[in-house]
Amino acid sequence: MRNKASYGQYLKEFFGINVNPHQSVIALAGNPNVGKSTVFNALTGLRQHTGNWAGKTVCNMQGNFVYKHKSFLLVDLPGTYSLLAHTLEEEIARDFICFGRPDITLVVLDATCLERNLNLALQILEITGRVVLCVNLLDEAEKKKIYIDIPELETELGVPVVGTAARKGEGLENLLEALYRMVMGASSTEPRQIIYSQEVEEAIQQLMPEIQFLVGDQLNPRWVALRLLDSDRSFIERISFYLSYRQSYFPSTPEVAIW
Ligand SMILES: Nc1nc2c(ncn2[C@@H]2O[C@H](COP(=O)(O)OP(=O)(O)OP(=O)(O)O)[C@@H](O)[C@H]2O)c(=O)[nH]1
Ligand SMILES: [Mg+2]
Repeated sequence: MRNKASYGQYLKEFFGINVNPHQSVIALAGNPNVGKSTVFNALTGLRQHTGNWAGKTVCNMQGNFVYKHKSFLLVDLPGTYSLLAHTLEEEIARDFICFGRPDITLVVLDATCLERNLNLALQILEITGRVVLCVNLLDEAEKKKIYIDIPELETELGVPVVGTAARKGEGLENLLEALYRMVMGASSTEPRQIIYSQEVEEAIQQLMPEIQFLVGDQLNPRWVALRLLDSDRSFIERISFYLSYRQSYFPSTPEVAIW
């Protein structure tokens, strides 16, 4: 297990997030306007505080809740359509999901335009399998005669999927249960991976052993291989930056793989 005290120090210094050693950290991600803050408010009530992302002028919301005697810290990330970091908000969301090592990334999706929302969900599933998907706005979808097959979506994506209408408070109990089961290690996941062209897949296979050697279990090697193939130089530098700092925070602590 990771060293909880060092982890707290790391989150504080690099992200401006205050976590207690006994809390599980949940990153709340999703496209803009899908109901993230509604879910956040419904789960955390008045137990919220605002801060700033470390080194950034962008505000963050952190909130606590307890479910079945387990304490959670929920971090509301800026709404983003992708993690390709074209904007400061995308960079913040991406860095926290990639390097903040949340125990779970809870991705809120808009049931009325699921296809567009799945783009971000699939990008996150390439980084980590510790994901719970919340298909929100089911009441709006119903008005538009859109039916979402939640069990089928769960089978297709390989992670827990919960349907909600957060403004009415519907489905939140199931959501809490899914989060709880995942932190307790009671849910098995097999996150859906995008299969690329043969050329790209061969290049990934060639790079993987070397990357595995370099990053250990700190990052998903397939995902790092894809970033290298993208030649996203600034992001590759960012990966090096976080990995070297994490080394100094967690020198000899065996880490739990996060994908
Ligand atoms: N009908 C309906 N409206 C909802 C639901 N969830 C959220 N809303 C509404 O959708 C709007 C956007 O909700 P927010 O919670 O602010 O969405 P957000 O994802 O935090 O938005 P950004 O932070 O701007 O990205 C608000 O007017 C909510 O009241 C829902 O399940 N059903
Ligand atoms: Mg919001």
